[in-house]
Amino acid sequence: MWTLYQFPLCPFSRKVRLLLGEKGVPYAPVRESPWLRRDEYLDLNPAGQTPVMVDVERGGMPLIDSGPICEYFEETVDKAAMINGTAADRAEIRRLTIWFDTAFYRDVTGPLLFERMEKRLVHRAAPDSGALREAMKSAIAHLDYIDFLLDHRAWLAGATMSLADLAAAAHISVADYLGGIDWKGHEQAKRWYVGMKSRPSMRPLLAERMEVISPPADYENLDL
Ligand SMILES: N[C@@H](CCC(=O)N[C@@H](CS)C(=O)NCC(=O)O)C(=O)O
Repeated sequence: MWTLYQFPLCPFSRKVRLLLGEKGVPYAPVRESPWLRRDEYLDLNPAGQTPVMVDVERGGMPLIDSGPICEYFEETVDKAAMINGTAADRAEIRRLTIWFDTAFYRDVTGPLLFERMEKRLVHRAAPDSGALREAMKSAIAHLDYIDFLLDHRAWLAGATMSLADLAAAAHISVADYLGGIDWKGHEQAKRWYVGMKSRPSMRPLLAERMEVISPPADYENLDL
């Protein structure tokens, strides 16, 4: 059985968990707080980041970084292909997955996690309200882009659900938990997210809580 090193608000671990859920791959989540920089964890992943996956029955060589982890399961589990279609379709899926993991993380999820989680748990400091405002403003621009994509497509990267939808839902769910998402004026994006929220792969993630930090009241609700 696979072990997944992660913490509840890690968007990269959430993307992996959504993929594993869609594909029906069993795994045991193990809590890792990367900010503690544990020696044993650094031995496993020199970058010290989550997620990492290990299966001792398969020799124990760790899978490191959400991108390679998702590619590994996409290549080894046929069920629910998430990087599918023509070469051009697959390029678009990968582009948007990288978009959410880099641009959305840089502008929205990363700053919210730093201000609302890391400052509280690690630095015992108050969040910077200017940085929070900036992250929420960026979230609006990203939701505009999601609306634009959905004007042309059924799912974010094309006609079928893909890894790009899982990456986007992973990041948005973390930003939403941290109070950074305002759906006003984003009907398309909201409808898409409610659809993602109702998937069985998403329900266990939404039920989890991070210590000390509570999500807004409608975080798990299907009618936003
Ligand atoms: N490219 C990596 C990024 C992983 C990442 O940034 N994880 C964060 C937690 S959400 C982390 O471990 N941060 C601690 C650090 O960078 O030292 C991936 O996709 O897995």
